[in-house]
Amino acid sequence: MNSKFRAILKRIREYDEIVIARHIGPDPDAIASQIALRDAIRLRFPSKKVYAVGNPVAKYKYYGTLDKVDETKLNDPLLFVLDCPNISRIDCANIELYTEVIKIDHHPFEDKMGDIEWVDEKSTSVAEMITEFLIATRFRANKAIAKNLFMGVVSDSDRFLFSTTTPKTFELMAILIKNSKLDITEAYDNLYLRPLNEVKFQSYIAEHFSVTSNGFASLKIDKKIIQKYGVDAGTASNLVNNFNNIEEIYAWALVSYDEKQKLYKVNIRSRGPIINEVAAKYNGGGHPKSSGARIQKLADVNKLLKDLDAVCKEYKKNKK
Ligand SMILES: [Mn+2]
Repeated sequence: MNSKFRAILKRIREYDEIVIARHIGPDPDAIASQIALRDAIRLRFPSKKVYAVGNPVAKYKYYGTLDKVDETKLNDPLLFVLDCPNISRIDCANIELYTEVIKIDHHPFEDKMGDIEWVDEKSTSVAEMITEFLIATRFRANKAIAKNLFMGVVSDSDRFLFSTTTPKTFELMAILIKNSKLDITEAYDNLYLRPLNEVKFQSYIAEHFSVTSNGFASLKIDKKIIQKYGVDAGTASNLVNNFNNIEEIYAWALVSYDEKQKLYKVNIRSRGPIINEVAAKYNGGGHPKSSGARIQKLADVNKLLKDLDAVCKEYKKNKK
C-alpha cells in the first residue's frame, strides 16, 4: 500500500466525525464519489458519524441522499474535499472548522486546503481514485457503492472515451463489477435515459452552432430558447459533451446566462486544442480538453470565443 493511502486510512480510523464535501453545482463524479466514500466508511466503521454534504440536485437523487449537518456543532472533525480544486467552490463546508482536511481531486492544482493533498490530473475521475483507494485499503463495496463509483467514472470519462482512460481504469472497474455483481445496464440507464425535450434542444444546438473555418463552434443560448424547449438553465452545460467527434469541429463552446448569479456560463470542450489555458485568462479553468468559465461581461465572453477560435486556428495549422 502506498504512503498516501496509508495516511488517508489512518485519518479515517482516527476521526469519529467525518464530513465529505465537493464542488458547487455537482456533476455525477462529484456527487457519486462523496456518497460512495461516505457509505464505504459507514459500512466498515458503523460507529462513526459520516456525512456527505452539499446542496441536493433533484435529477441526481438516484445516487443517494445527502446529509445536513451543523458544522459548528461537530467535535474534532475531519473533512474530505472531493473533485474541487478551489476553496471558493466548496459546497456547504468551511475548511476553517475542521481539525484536518484531505483533498482528493483530478483537476489541475489550485488551492492548498489541508494536510493531505492527493491530486492526480491523469485520472479519469475522483470516482476512479476513490475506487483505487477503497480496493487498496480493503474496504468493502456493496452494490450501491459500486454502482456510484462506476457511474462517476463512466460519466467523467465520457464512457471511457477520454484519453485519461487507462488499463488501470478498466482493471479497477472489472474488480468493482466482479466483487459487487454490479448490473451495468441499470447504471447506464440512470446515466443516459433522458426526456425528449432535451433531445430536441440538442438538435436546436446542432442546427444553430456557428462554426468558423478554423473548426471552432459556439452558440449563445438565450432565455427564450431555454423556455421554448422546457429545459432548465443547466441543461446546456450537460449537453456540451454530446458534440464530440464532429469532423468540422475541433473545439466548441456553449454560452448560457445564469440569472441567479448574473454571470455568463461558458462550457468548453475540445478534441485537440488545449483550452483550459485560454479559459484561465477569463476566470475559468478545468481540464485541458474539458473546461469552463464564468464571466460577467458579454464583451469578455466574445473575447474568450475569439481566443478559442485562435487556438483552433493554431491547432489546425500544426496538424497539417
Ligand atoms: Mn470529476
